[in-house]
Amino acid sequence: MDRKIITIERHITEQQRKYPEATGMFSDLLYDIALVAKIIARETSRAGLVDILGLAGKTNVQGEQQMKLDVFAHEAMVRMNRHTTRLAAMASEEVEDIIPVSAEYGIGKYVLLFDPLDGSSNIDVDASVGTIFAIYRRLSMGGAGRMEDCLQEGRRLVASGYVIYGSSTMMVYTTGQGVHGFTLDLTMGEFLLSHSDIHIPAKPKYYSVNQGHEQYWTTGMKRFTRWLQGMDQKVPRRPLSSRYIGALVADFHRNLLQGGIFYYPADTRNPRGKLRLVYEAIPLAFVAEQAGGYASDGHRNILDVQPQSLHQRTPLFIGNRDLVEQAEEFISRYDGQRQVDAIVGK
Ligand code: FBP
Repeated sequence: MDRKIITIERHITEQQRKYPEATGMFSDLLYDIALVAKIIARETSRAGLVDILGLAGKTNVQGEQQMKLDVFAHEAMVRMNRHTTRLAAMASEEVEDIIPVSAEYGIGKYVLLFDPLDGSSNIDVDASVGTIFAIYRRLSMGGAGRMEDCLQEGRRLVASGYVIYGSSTMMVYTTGQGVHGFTLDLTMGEFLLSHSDIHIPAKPKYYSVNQGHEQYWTTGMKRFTRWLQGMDQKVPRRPLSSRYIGALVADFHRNLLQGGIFYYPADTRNPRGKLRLVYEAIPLAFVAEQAGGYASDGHRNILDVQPQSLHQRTPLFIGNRDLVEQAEEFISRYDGQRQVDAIVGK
């Protein structure tokens, strides 16, 4: 009974108090994202009822068929944030170029990068999907934001997080002051603090990978997976259980709360991996690191990678630090410099 009821708005305001120089602009931006999450949650929860399922009949910058809910989520994020005077620019998985904020709306000092609906292939089968976001301070001086503002190393993040639309809707974020989770109370329409100061459990339970792609994997990846399964004679370990939902946010969220590793390695079909660096890997890497975990591209910390382009792909290993470091170890031991060069794009 003595558990405090803390809304996300109050939590954001309390965090802001730690920065006497804060203007409130950043707090308001975080709160805007929580509002968009509620709007998207309403649509995902009734996706099977209204004509929001299925294809939108358009393709996005990745050449992928867009789902109606992708478009809805993207537009909700843009329409909510375009006119608030907090942003200089936005970038989305669904659009080729950056989305500049024009002067008529008033230009702010932050940039917002997002994957509006991660795991969209899960929509039609009512499995979990998510939204991923990253916030930086702009680098360019004045006027509408520019590409350079959106291509910053993860080390420069001001905040990042995600929303998972599953059995319940949860928003998880960090501003570098720990990782906090808020569950949406549909009766009140409020995100309430349900998971304060999340830390990834030291004893991992799960490994999450699409093992259907094994034939395209390097030797290092095949041996690393055997090791996770406790089948490596040379380096025995307790086998982990396999879980794969096929939505990065959902697989990451489970492993964040229960311990484990998610990985989408580079392979002979995708030598640079499948997932996107700027609005998928980097935002989750910041959350993982703040929760005591680690994220790597198989060779280096994802937060130290300088993005070269908005929709750049990267291999991703994320979760318990010791497991991710083992993946780096297997890649350097079995795949050698050629694979490392492939990862770093040499
Ligand atoms: P988008 O749905 O945002 O394009 O994300 C890509 C994604 O769906 C991830 O969420 C997921 O981890 C991965 O692709 C699944 O890929 P695959 O179907 O090859 O296992």
